[in-house]
Amino acid sequence: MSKIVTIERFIFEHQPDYARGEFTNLLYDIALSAKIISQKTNRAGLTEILGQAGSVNIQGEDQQKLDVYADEIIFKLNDHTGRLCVMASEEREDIIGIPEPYKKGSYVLVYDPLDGSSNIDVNVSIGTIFGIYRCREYDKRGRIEDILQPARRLVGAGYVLYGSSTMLVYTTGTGVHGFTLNPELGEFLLSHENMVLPDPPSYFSVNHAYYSKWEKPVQAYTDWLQGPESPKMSSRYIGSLVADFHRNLLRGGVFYYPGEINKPEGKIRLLYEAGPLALLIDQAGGYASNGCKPILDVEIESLHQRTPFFIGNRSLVHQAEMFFQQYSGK
Ligand code: P6P
Repeated sequence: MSKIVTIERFIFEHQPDYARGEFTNLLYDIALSAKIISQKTNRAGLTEILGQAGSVNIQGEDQQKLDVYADEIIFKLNDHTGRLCVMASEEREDIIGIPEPYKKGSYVLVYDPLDGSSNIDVNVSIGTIFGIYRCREYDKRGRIEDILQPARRLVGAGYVLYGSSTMLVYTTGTGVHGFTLNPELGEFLLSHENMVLPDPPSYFSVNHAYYSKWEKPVQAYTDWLQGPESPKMSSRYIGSLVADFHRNLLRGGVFYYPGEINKPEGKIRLLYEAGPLALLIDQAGGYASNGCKPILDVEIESLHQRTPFFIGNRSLVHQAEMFFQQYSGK
């Protein structure tokens, strides 16, 4: 019988020595949040949790009840543990301080509690994305400066995919590892150790409906992907970032959500979507860019800052950068 490795055992056995305490337990807390959210997500069609919460989030998007629930779960499982100095969520306008009675810790958690939530009501896979930084100044309680750090400073990143099965995929800088939830046991079990981006790639993933709104380099790149000079690939687009990313991580490919002529910043958020995924793909042998520079090095100037986003096999993302260079100044 093959070895059964729970996420708790794997985290403990693979953490650098400095991380035996707070950091290791922080990852446990995230795994617990994922189990609870998964339990609700898998029953969304059966309970009152479906549909909109009647509120609107900072993005001006209708908040789905499950969005709000997932955000609350992650907050409540982390606000009192003494492991964090500050948090930030896609669902909340400002940084989330650690309430006074609780001890502050030395890590920062940024998260998108339920990305792709517009897909909830049509039963399409959705996901949680998270990133972990160290606080910049330990002796000060969490401030915006602790949050606005480039993704290259992340010490951990990952996502949870609530699909046909619930998977948690994370990195702490020593490879990318995937765990599948066994709902009977309530345990995440190691299922994908050391995930490496396959090459040649199988898919390119973009919403073609926006082709006419794209700048010339993006149109040229999209034409190239479908032409004879690029690797032979299929087009797949789920419209749920974590699901599209996960498929490409397993099969190889490129996902991109570019800017538009009238909306050059694009849609994907830098802090809690593009940044953590950029660390993951880097650790899996791929690359993420905004079209001109590595996502890992893009300065984060505001919590909900958006960025054009190209992520996947290094050769495919570099090709996108080459089209931007070719058209620059034209
Ligand atoms: P579009 C979900 O709202 C999301 O932020 C990502 O999960 C997804 O990749 C993207 O938007 C889909 O956007 O404009 O193609 O529907």
